[in-house]
Amino acid sequence: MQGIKEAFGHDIRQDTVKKHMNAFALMDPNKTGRINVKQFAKGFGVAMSNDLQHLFDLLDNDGSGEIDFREYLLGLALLNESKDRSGILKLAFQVFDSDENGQMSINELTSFLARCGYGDVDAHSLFKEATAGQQKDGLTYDEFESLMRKHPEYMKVWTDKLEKFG
Ligand SMILES: [Ca+2]
Ligand SMILES: [Ca+2]
Repeated sequence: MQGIKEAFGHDIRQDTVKKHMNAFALMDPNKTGRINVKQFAKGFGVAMSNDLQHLFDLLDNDGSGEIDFREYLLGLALLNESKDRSGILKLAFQVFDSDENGQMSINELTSFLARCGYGDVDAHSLFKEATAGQQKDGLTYDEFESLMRKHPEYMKVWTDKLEKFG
């Protein structure tokens, strides 16, 4: 718990990130910056299976068929700390804030929901709910967090799948 906070939280420690970058580099011998499902399985020492493919698809945030380092970091946190909801939320926010402006736009919220299996949910009305009707370009982390506390089902799909994965 503390280790993950240090690794992924605000006071991110350089040596821990480096350690993860090295682990990622080992799975990415051709240095493409992305790993495919076979490299992922090999890196974690697990056999290919439907469950593994589902997990991989879940982590493959943009559906590219490969995991980049940001997606990988989120995956690690989910695997290690699937019960640490606020840690997962913080990472989810970072990963889905794809333009890294510290706010989750409606488009980013839409892709977050889609990856959680809620592609049919109206992101606009959720967004309105989170901002209490204010005109805003994006949700802050605090707004995103309280929205997810009101709708825990959106995060549940991640933790449930990961629990099945073991
Ligand atoms: Ca990807
Ligand atoms: Ca953003």
